[in-house]
Amino acid sequence: MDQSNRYADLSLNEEDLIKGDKHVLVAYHMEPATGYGYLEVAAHIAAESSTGTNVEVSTTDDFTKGVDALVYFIDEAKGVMKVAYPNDLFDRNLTDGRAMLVSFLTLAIGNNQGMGDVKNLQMQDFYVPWSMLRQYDGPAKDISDLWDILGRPRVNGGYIAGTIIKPKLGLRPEPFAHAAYQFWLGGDFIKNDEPQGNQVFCPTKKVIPLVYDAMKRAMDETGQAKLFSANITADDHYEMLARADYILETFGPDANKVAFLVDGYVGGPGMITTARRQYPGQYLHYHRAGHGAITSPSAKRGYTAFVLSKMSRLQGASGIHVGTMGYGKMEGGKDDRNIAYMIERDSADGPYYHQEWHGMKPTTPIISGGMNALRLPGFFENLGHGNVINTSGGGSYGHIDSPAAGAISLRQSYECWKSGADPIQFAKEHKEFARAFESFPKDADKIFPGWREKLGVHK
Ligand code: CAP
Ligand code: MG
Repeated sequence: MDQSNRYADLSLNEEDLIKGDKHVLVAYHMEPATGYGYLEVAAHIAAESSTGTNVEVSTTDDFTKGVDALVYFIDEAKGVMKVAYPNDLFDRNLTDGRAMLVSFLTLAIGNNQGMGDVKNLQMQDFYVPWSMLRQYDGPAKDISDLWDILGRPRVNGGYIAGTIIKPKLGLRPEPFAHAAYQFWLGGDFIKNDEPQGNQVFCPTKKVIPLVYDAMKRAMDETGQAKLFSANITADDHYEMLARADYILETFGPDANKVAFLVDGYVGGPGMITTARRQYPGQYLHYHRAGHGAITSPSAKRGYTAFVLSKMSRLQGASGIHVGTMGYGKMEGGKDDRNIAYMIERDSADGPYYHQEWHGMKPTTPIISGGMNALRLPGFFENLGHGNVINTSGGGSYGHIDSPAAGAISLRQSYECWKSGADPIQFAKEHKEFARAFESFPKDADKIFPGWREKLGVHK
């Protein structure tokens, strides 16, 4: 049934919709199934994503039609459609009247993902009007709070050298804590790897006290504050609270040095909001493991990594993994820097919409995935700054001298880029950075051809 007479109005003007402050706008890439018209399917998507279904229903009244989602733009040749969703469609909390992200997902990426007349549908961008933006929690803590703890300026406090305890799983409490201690002798920030929690071979109540002890010893020995991002991901809300409460109690006077890690893609908005609202005093670290299922460039459904990151700021993520923009091991490219700009700036352009954040705290770009001291300079040059958290697991624990040397090499890499020095010249005066060349020779050969002769390395 062609519903475009009700669910499409191509005369609507995007600027007017933005000025009106009454609609969330969404841009999709859409391909109709064979035998269906483009506008017909776009209208059906708007219907199923708001007030309709595949047939007219007798219970519809004039008020209902007033909250219809409307297709206001299509470009069939480019496969682009845009929908205006009335703010009033979205569910509000009974407790405080504020917005919830799950409602945006249920409508804008809900049943429209499995309709028989749609071949592909993937959200590329969305615009949030101020009247809705202020209904979302946004971040409680941001990178300036971490710079403060690290004794740096709250503005442009610079690169946070981090790692992930590796191997991903399989360490018992003592070797786990020792791995943390070794990195903290040179680095700032350690995270649990995304699946590390309360495994039977590494119980939380055994490993967390040892990690805190390792942190204290490293802080005593280096005279520097250290940070730990503890995974509190769990199906059950109360299990999350139990983990978080235990960790904060264990870290006691140093609880401010604990961030909470939540696997937000697999866990969903509820888990992120549990952490955001129950522990507003902690930096909320959003790990996106699993997102590739729908954000991979090969995916044609769901939403993009850009959309995931923008949604995370609304939810209150203090930081989210944004990929390595082609410099690491995961999928991505240089233009992914726009993901970082959208979540860290107060005003930024997405692929289809400009967004003003009206002072909502920024979400830190967290850079992880196959990174090491050799890959970082190119990354910083592409992004244009180093105000990020970088977690290099292999890049630290794979350094041939020690995890501490790996950590120091990461920091040296930032100093090298920031100073504009030539990396080979810089390596001649910085041992740990130089030894990163020998630690990751394949990267060295690719990024710095001729490095062996220049650095006098002959094996
Ligand atoms: C990186 C990592 C990260 C992924 C996340 C891993 O380890 O800990 O979880 O890279 O990817 O488990 O692979 P390495 P993203 O530093 O040893 O590669 O940040 O793109 O979500
Ligand atoms: Mg990981």
